[in-house]
Amino acid sequence: MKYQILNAPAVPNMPWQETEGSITDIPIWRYRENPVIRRNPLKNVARIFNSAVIPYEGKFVGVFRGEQKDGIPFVYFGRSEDGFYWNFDEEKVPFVDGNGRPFMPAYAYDPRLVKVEDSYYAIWCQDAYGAAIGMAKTDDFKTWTRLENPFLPYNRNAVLFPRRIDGKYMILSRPSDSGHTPFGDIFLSESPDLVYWGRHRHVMGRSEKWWESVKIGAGAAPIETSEGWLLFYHGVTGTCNGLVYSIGGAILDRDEPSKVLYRCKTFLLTPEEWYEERGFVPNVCFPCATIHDAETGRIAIYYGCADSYVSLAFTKLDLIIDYIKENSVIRESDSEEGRR
Ligand code: BMA
Repeated sequence: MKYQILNAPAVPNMPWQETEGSITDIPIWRYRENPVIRRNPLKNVARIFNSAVIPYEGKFVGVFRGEQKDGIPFVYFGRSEDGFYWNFDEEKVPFVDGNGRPFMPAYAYDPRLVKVEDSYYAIWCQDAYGAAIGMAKTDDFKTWTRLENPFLPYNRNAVLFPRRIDGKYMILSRPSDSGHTPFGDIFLSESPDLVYWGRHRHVMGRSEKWWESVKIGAGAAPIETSEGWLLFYHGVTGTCNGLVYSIGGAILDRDEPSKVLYRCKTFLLTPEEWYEERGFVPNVCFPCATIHDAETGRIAIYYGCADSYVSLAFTKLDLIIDYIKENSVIRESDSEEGRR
């Protein structure tokens, strides 16, 4: 391999399917049996989408956005032997407070799941007098202890980095409003203890490229590579028929991730298949996780489709990094440290 995935394990059994034919354009291809999670996956859940998975003890686990049949979203836990077929707990993730007492948010959606050192952190959007970020820590996927909310409302799309940088935990987030936010840039914040967050820095904003001209938000946890942090994010455009969510790619500086080194001017994946174009909210591709194998550079992207399904798309490290570099356009607000 030309480039390396750093500080991440080999995952030889990761979900994978080769592309059919040669790659002549954007080097991302969909799993041919998509979507991997279909409607009514659970007794009280009508749809699962925008969900995050990680390798765990030779298998896979994840936190899933389950839209209950009363329309309210919550987080459900799931397990998989192969990363394609998932079994879910019927009950919602039972969040507790620091004393072990039940402490459930009113709703919870768009969860991410990130391993940092020996613990696992779920991060999601919830109500705290408006849309805000919730966080919980678990060591065993049984006890999920809520942490302090990292930010004041309103904020969405928070993603933790998989390791500390210069001793600090790092998180990307998107300050927003409490509705269907018509604006939004990605910011970086750091913390010595996962309680107090500060040194907020602008990372990158919506751009003049039309596919991401309304708002952007962090997607999957950044992948550490020899070229920097590889970030798959979502970019949103406005049309006369509503918003369209595509997947974009950028590479952030390894030591100072508020600096964007490369940012792809084209989307990497945009709604084209029936399960992306048609559903509860049409035209949504919303990445929340990757599984990647440090040995082969294979990357599987898990993304929510049309607020109705979960699908998989594949790429390889060398291909995607070269594509992002070859098509990179950087603005001053991307490359600066981000402090004003
Ligand atoms: C955003 C979030 C996502 C959702 C998207 C499209 O604001 O709520 O969960 O996928 O809208 O509906």
